[in-house]
Amino acid sequence: MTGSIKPSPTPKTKAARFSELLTRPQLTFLMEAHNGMSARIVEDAGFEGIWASGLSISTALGVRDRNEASWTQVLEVLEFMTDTTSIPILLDGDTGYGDFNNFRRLVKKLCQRGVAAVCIEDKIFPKTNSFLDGDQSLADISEFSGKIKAGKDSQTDPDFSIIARLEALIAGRGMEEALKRAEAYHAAGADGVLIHSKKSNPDEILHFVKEWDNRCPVVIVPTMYYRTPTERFREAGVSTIIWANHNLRASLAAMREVSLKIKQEESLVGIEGNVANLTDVFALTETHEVAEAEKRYLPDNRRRIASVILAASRGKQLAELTQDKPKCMLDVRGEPILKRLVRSLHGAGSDDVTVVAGYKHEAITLPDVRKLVNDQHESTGELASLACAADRLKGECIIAYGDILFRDHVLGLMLGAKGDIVLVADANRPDPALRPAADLVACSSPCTPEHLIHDQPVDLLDIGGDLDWQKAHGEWIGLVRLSAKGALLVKEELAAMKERNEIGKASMADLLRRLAAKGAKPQVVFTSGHWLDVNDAFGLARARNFL
Ligand code: SPV
Ligand code: MG
Repeated sequence: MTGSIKPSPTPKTKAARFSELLTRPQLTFLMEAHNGMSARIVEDAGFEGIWASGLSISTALGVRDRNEASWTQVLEVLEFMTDTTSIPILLDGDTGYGDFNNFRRLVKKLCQRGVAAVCIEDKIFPKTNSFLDGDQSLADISEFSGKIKAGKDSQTDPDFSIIARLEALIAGRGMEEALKRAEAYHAAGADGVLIHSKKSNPDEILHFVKEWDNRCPVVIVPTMYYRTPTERFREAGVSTIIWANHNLRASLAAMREVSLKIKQEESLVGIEGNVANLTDVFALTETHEVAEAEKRYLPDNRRRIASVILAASRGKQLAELTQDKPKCMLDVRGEPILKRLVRSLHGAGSDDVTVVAGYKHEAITLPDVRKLVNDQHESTGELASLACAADRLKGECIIAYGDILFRDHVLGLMLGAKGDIVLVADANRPDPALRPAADLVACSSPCTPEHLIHDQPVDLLDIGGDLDWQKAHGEWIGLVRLSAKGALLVKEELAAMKERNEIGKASMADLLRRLAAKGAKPQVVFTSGHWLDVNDAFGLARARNFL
């Protein structure tokens, strides 16, 4: 025998599946749903089909089962229901929302939206719920038959079903009328008939089923005769049972109970164990799927920048002001310097901020930062602190001194510049007679107005406090940005220095000088002012004026 590949069967439409449920010999159960979530719950419970109840949809919308909701509003609800489910839905289409013409349009829309079937009842628009005492007048037989025919002629899915609901027993018009109408509607093309009763016993239903003798499938709604064992309907040859409104009624009872209890107890403690938990809620709407889809469809454009702030020193020149805290925690206009610095970093997209503390590290109590401590801060320098945070230097990162203040655009300037190692320098070197610069920079070119206007970087040739003031081109402000490659270069240099025991009291300038000497080409972008550092009481006073 030669192997042959069977073509995989085309998946059945919901309409085709409903048609099978309606016509098969076994009994089918349809469970009521009235929105996307209740429909999903019905499917999860194992039902093979859904009854989109007019009473329930109306009530859930807060209106009466009297065509107060427009048919397009019902259609919108149905769209949510078809979206959340894979099983067929039979819509309770009331009287078809108008004449044959309105019904034609409804059928077309239902086919477009994947609703498997519709049931229409032979009453007058606006319909009244069958269990109410209001007007239950019946439609003219031939007019209703024409409506069914119009619907069948308009369905764009050949398997779509139209169920004709007989209200003769509800209207008190008797069995003969019910059977006569069933015959007419069947002849007009109805795929099944729904025989409705408001009696609490099933006698007239069973009588109808017997007389009808399965000329087409029979659907029943045992809301009032619910005590009758299901087996009797199975034996009688009923096709489909609709449990018509019980999810809506269950939810009303549950919501009322929960609301009352919370109102009375002014607490959630009494109900928490009795309501669906949030994990359940999120699972029902498959919320996790969005996160997975994001990975497939969303470009990961977020720039992740880690920051390391060196904040281990006391600031001895500040004397008693730093008796109980490091200088980075000095208050400037109501906030510690460090807090402002962290806020600027966050604002520039660096959420991952590490502070290397030392002197009075316990005084650093900022939220949203990671704190590491350089225990040897009294006998070591800046590089020893940086080495404590070496494993934070991965990907793009910023290293900042903890005692500086700057306008936010200075960070933008640095983050926007190309280069694996980018420093910001102030083109205005301080007058050494007034304030000695901590770190002067010598560059491949002095800062010109062009450099300032176009944020053009220049190469760093040398850096340090010992540079000749005349030959220097600016003062490093204590901010450096590293690309992922720059971070690797810095880590390698730190590791090499550590191995040779050269970290000791070495400074950031020592590191940058080495990197420049090795050809790593650190870049310098210039600012003209817009920053300051706090080294002494004058610095603190300037900081207060700066803000
Ligand atoms: C509905 O569920 O809206 C129905 C069934 O039409 S019944 O309320 O029993 O008439
Ligand atoms: Mg109804």
